[in-house]
Amino acid sequence: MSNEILNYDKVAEASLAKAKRDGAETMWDRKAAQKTQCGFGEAGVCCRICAMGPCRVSPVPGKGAERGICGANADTIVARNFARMIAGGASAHSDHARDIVHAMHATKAEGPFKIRDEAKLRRISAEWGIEGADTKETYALAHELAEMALGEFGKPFGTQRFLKRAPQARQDVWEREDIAPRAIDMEVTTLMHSTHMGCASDYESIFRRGMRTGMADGWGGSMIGTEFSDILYGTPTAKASSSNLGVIDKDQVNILIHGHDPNLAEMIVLAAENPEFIEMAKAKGAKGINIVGMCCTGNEMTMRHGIKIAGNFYQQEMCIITGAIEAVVVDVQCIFPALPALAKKYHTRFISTSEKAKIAGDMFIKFSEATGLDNANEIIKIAVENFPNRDASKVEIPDIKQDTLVGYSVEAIIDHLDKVVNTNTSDAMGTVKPLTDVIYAGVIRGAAGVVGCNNPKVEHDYAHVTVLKELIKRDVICVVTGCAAQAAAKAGLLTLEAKEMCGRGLKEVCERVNIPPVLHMGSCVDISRILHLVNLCADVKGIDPALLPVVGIAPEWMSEKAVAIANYVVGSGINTYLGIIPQVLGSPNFTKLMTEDCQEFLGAHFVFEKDPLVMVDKIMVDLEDKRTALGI
Ligand code: XCC
Ligand code: SF4
Repeated sequence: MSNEILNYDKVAEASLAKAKRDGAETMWDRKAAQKTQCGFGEAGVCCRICAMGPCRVSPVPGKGAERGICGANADTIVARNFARMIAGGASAHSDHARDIVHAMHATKAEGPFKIRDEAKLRRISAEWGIEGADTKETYALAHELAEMALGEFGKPFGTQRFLKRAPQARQDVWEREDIAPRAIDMEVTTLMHSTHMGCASDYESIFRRGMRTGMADGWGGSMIGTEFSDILYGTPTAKASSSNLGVIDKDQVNILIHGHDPNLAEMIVLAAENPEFIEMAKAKGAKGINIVGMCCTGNEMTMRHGIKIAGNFYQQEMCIITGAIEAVVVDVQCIFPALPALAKKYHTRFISTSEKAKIAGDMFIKFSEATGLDNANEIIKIAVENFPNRDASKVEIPDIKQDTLVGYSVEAIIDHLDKVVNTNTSDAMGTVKPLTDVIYAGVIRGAAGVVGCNNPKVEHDYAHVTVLKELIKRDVICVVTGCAAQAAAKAGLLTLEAKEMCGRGLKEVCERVNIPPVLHMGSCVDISRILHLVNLCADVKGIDPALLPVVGIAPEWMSEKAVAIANYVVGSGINTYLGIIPQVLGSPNFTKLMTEDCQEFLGAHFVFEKDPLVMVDKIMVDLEDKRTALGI
């Protein structure tokens, strides 16, 4: 369990020492048991998509088998494996979005699922061309819009409706290159078909089809997920929260919500406010009920309710190891199957709730739109009743927490910008123009979206925090989502005081607009907020977003969803820097296509760079080149 990767994080050190004392297994023990990871898999050249295989071809040309039994070479095998990761990621985000849309279809005025941002409901309805968007009865309109959204998943003709948010120049690229995504399910299905045994072998064609499926995620599933969640649960506004394991309170019933879909988490938060449960908790000897969040569920709930963030992806086991969690409640994605067994080492109950992600080992309570609040009530009751089972001798909560600001939706950012628009000028309110202006003026050199997971291949949070600190020092404003956002929160970068770590220009902007230099924009589906923001900025100048000094960065990514994201970000014209090298190096052709050649037809490319400091150097050259090309 001793691992130099963890040296960066003192919380982790203490937590893993405790795990050892408690005889609890963690990801580090399992990583050690994996010994050296498979070199063929790492290079992407292992194929097992038909039963003649598995076939593995040589990752080094000229050495060993060059083709699988069917004749597929490294280019084909790498491209297919990569494409199937995109399909997996796009389906995860999009199926999450579908559940949100179903919840919207089930809304009624008396709740618990109801419309909380009616203005946004009407805005999106108008954007999608619904007649009477401003006059129709709220719930009739919500149901109509929800049905229309369900069509985005399976409609037989046409492309995604949100694509129209991009400037015409970018839409033209999509049209020309045939990567404007059609129905979401169609893109995923077609890609699975294309990569079936004996189908596409042309690696460039597979790359392009993969790109279109990624685009169906970003401009389809993820954007629907974000916008419809806002309509249902409210558009986030800037607010204070707190982060790291220290937010777990030893005197309260602690419930950890973990996963992605806000439907479940919203009901839990609503149920926990019930005074009956608080009384019940007090009767059991607790001071109250403390809901803490993790991963993207944590982001969704902190953005809308200020719920405290217990940690990011790699801390999911550490939360349980504190010995102070009464229940872990999960829905879908990024949940270690190891958690129920770990929970059993303590008094913690592990409750899975989604039939799509039934996790074996403890309890399953099926969550549905019809019974959502009842399910949440049952879960809270289980947690409260479990409080007396806590073993005080096993409780050890690291005394580390960090205040943080969260909730910067596009609307919240515009709101902040509006406050500095000089009313004497002709500048319009309600736009991102002031942001574009400071970028063009060179006060800030550019913008970066830093997103993604943790990965035990690198020091946890180190790459996230290093990249962010170095960028703000160089006057690059940053927006964050997902587990990167939580890394930033824990490092104190999401505070007004963080302006002291910035270059002069960015510091001035932070002071004037009263924002942190790193803005928390939400969960991973909320990368669609970043897309929207960048496209609004490009729109101000009437240019293709590919020309803006803007980059996407995933320093520590691990999931298929991250692969889908990287694709749609590149497809949207934004160079994307990956700190973990994707499993493609076994095909030099495919690697070159990703890192160089696609620049020509997409106006953006991928950059692989493991060293965060070198990455920042490359990013600065990239941003300055863009500035020079724009003549700014
Ligand atoms: Fe999961 Fe979304 Fe990655 Fe974190 S950042 S580990 S995907 S929770 Ni999305
Ligand atoms: Fe082997 Fe071809 Fe089957 Fe892949 S598809 S497992 S390369 S025979």
